[in-house]
Amino acid sequence: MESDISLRLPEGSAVSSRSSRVEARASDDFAQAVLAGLTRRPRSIPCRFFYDARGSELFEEITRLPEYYPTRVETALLEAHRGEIAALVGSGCILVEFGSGSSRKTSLLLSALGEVPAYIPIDIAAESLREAAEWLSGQHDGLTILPLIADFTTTRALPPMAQSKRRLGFFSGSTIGNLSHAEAASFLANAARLLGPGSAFLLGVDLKKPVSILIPAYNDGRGVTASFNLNLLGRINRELQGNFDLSRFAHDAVWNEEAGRMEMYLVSLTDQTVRVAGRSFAFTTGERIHTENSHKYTVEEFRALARTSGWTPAKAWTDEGQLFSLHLLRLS
Ligand code: AVI
Repeated sequence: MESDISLRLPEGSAVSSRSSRVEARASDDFAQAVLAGLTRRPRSIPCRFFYDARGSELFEEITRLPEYYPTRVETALLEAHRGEIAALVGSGCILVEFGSGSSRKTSLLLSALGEVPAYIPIDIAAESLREAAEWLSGQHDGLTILPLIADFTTTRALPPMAQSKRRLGFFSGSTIGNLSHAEAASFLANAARLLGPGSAFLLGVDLKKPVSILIPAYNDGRGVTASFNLNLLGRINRELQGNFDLSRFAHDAVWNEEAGRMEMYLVSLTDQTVRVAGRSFAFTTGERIHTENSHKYTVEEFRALARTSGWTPAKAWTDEGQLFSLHLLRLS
């Protein structure tokens, strides 16, 4: 954890002053992950590196695509059930968000919850944290926001003022699907330690569904998801002195039935050699770089995973089309 930061955000805030140290570490992490990922077979680069400034813009665009149902359906579920969620959670909870997420969803939840002593968003990306916190403080007058620059999968402690209150965790967008089952279980167990006994946890989880819906969601007609995937190579060019020719790679998205997940790849369209950070990497035609897994769960599969991490499933909501689920978990 980078330590807690109290907010009245703008210029020169603790968020921006701390961010350069965090950014330097992040850039080392990116270089190491890319060089290791291009060396191993099969080649892979972790999906957390999608989200530079351009990647975050492209992801925002994805969330507005007709084919990409998760954001739309999750928001509708929150709108439809926020009263019931608030009643089940009770008032006076501190809201802890894992990832700075979509401010619109957070805002919906905050309005429904009523009295929230503090909102604590946790994210490694200082700039996203700052933007989201600024927007939310404009929407929710007087809300105390305590952003935490940290890796939310491993955060060990909350700011002292959060310790005396009950806590509600929020992890939206099915980002949990981007973790392996083992990583998801360990994230949930860590969140249980962080939020503590008596807490609740609200998560958005994408459901298993026909491939005819999943494939277009990850390979849309306008090619926005393709640009999002290819931007990873653009980011390597910009930040790691790479010379990837983006027109010589193609985006691919496939459903892996056995693993229950969508997988994204960048496929080499020719035999080619690419240089990154002074090293050469040879690709044969058709050779792939695995860039993302997006696991899908039935309601029961996710409940079982939550139980193994110490949580008790309280309620789950799904839409009529059975596209997406919201889970409320409790910790006794
Ligand atoms: C952020 N995450 C939950 C998205 C997903 O659906 O796995 C990322 C994404 N990848 C392609 N489209 C969206």
